[in-house]
Amino acid sequence: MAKLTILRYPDPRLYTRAKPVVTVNAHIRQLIADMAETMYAAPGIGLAATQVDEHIQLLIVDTSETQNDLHVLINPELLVTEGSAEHEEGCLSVPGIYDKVTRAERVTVRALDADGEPFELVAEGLLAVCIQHEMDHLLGKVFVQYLSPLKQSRIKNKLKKRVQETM
Ligand code: K2U
Ligand code: ZN
Repeated sequence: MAKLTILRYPDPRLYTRAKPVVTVNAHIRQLIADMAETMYAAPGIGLAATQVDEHIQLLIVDTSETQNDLHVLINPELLVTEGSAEHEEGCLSVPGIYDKVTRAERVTVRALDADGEPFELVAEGLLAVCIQHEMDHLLGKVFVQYLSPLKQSRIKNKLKKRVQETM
């Protein structure tokens, strides 16, 4: 297993649209294991392959308290979205920034699991938020893009200043 480097906003690679996974093989399963190690160590409750510079349609989420309920979604499709709810979001690619985003309250998602088998999942609450957040990553979208242009500009400047301070 290996901890992977997480791309930091506004890295342009975060805006890449992920391609479908054609074959769920040992290489994909190794990437899933490395992503899980990276996510749990961050710590985070979700991670998209885009964030580790792998531009394929793969995301993982685990919203359990005990970090032992990993969901792997390959080539995820939103089948049903219901309701609307606002939630405070963060992102491992935008460290230290949290803000409210409105998303569907409940989603039904179809995807392939780590064995390449299709399944459907009905999610609500934090799991629904996280799945939608990660699916945005696969579309090349970061949650700060839902915020006002002024907020986005301030976040970019804050993060650029933080990088300069570490040099
Ligand atoms: O995409 C990521 O970087 C994973 C996010 C998942 C997340 C998105 C939206 C709302 C909650 C979680 C990271 O886990 S951010 C860290 C975090 C963890 C729990 C709650 C809020 C933020
Ligand atoms: Zn994120």
